[in-house]
Amino acid sequence: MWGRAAWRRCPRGLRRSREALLTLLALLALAGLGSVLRERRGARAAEPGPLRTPRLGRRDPVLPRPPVPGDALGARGEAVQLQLQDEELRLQEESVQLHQINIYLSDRISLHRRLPERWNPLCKEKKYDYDNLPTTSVVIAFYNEAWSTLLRTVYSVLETSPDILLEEVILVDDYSDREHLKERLADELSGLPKVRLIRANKREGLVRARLLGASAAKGEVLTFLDCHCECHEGWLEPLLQRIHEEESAVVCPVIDVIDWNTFEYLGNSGEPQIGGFDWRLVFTWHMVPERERMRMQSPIDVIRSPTMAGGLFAVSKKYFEYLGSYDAGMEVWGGENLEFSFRIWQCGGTLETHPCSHVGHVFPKQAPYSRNKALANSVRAAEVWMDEYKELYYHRNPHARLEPFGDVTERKQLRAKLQCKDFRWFLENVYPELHVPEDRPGFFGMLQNKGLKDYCFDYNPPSENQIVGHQVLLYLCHGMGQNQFFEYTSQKEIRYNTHQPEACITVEAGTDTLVMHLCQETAPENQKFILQEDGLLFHAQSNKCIQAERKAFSSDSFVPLLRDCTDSEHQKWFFKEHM
Ligand code: LR7
Ligand code: MN
Repeated sequence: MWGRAAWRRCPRGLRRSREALLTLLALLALAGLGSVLRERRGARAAEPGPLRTPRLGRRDPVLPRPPVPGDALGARGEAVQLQLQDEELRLQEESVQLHQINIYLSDRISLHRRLPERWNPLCKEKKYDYDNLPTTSVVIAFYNEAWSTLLRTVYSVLETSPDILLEEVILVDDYSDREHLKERLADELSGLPKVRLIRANKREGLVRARLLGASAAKGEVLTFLDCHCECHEGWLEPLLQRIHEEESAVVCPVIDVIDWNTFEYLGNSGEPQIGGFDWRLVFTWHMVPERERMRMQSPIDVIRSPTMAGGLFAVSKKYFEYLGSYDAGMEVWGGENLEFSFRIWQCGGTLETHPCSHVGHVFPKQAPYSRNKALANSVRAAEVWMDEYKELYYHRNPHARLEPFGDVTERKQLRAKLQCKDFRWFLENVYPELHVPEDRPGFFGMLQNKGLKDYCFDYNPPSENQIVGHQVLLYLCHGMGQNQFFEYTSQKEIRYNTHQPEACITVEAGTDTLVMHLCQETAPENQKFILQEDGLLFHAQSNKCIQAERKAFSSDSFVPLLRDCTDSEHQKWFFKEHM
């Protein structure tokens, strides 16, 4: 196989084979570069396979979009709220219960609806090299998906994808047990052009289900989608154009939100967000950093992203195989997105979001099926790709260390074979915005009180989007890391760095409580605490110590508060890694 460098240096056509390279060298010797390039195009046109299919006037979508009356429910992606009573209301609630999506409403919205324009107006001006773009197989794995969200995904692909570019749509049924997904689905799909249905004969999980689809795919590019998506006009061309330019680019569309309850298509034409992660290995969204904005030549240039959400992306089939496709040891859901992201970057590819490609995704109210395999999947990713940095993950999830994760020998061999870079390189070059904790021995973990023996610092923000602004409390120590994990840094901060963005314990002037605020580049005085040898946590700015106290008017809640320093055991604290 080709080395990493080969992917970066060779122009696309040359990767096809060594033979092609030799031919090119010979031709170079004979003629000037211009004629070589003409020659190459000619040679390409004569190649067997999909590239040779005549591609004239087939830029229209595979299926025309049937007219939908403007007053039909949600016909333009606007929010819908049905006024229901009694039995109907009960049915709606039942559908939410079952799918965690308002399927009662979805069933009443056209499968062919149009979407509001949510792309940058500049995208409309973009011209594509249709005759030379690679073809794609769209692969959609599904497990127990509702009828209307699944079918809307399929129609939306067929009604927005140029015929010339879409090889096929491969649906992979991951051993669903719902009646509507059996013969009825097969019948419905058999009436649609270019659509194939593959069935797993046991529950494979999304990784192996996608791999089943990928191995059957005939297109040059694999485009993965979740089974509850709607494609925005012009979504496909930018992905394929980019891979045509650079075969080692893995390209994601911008993911617009479809509301699980109203089916409103949200999203905006402004700057998309990029993917990151926190040290629990939870995927996070971020603003585009300034350094990346500097690199981009225009607002509709691709945006490099450290990680991807996981469900929606396009990749050259050959490059996907070269990279080792997916880790087939991953079950059900979770972890594969970060694993693949690390692998792409560390092994010489790039991961990008194209601002002109928009696809909507229904984010369910909550997970509709058990995701308890996610932990083992994340551990596999950490074990193979993160080197010594995996310890930072384990510190914040002590139970992950105990999770059986199977055998990763082959994945490590793959990493060696492809001569992939290490995780430090990834952090320094691809994701320099991520703060790397110091985790000095004895200065991270639970922050436990000596007087109130079983009580630890505990911070439980109401949601992942509202990390800062809330008070730090004390709860029974649980030893599970997460919301009881704190790190005492050499800058004397007490950092809550399981999440992104990172928060630091702060004393607001004139108050005696501890509140979380964003950490700063250099720690300000109100975020500095001196952890003394004797266990006192001294806040120099206010000249006070942190004391564990019963909360006013409460018999069994406790809080850390600032008090005059004494030698009470309730003012002594220590870090502990495990229970
Ligand atoms: O056992 C399973 N078998 C399957 O075939 C479990 C799931 N699936 C299918 C499922 O029907 C769906 O089509 O796999 C697809 C993804 O499952 P979802 O929709 O339940 O996942 P999600 O949207 O909640 O989660 C995101 O993270 C996952 C991590 O494993 C996957 O990478 C999902 O594809 C991914 N979704 C997206 O990236 C869409 C945007 C979400 C965000 C942020
Ligand atoms: Mn999904």
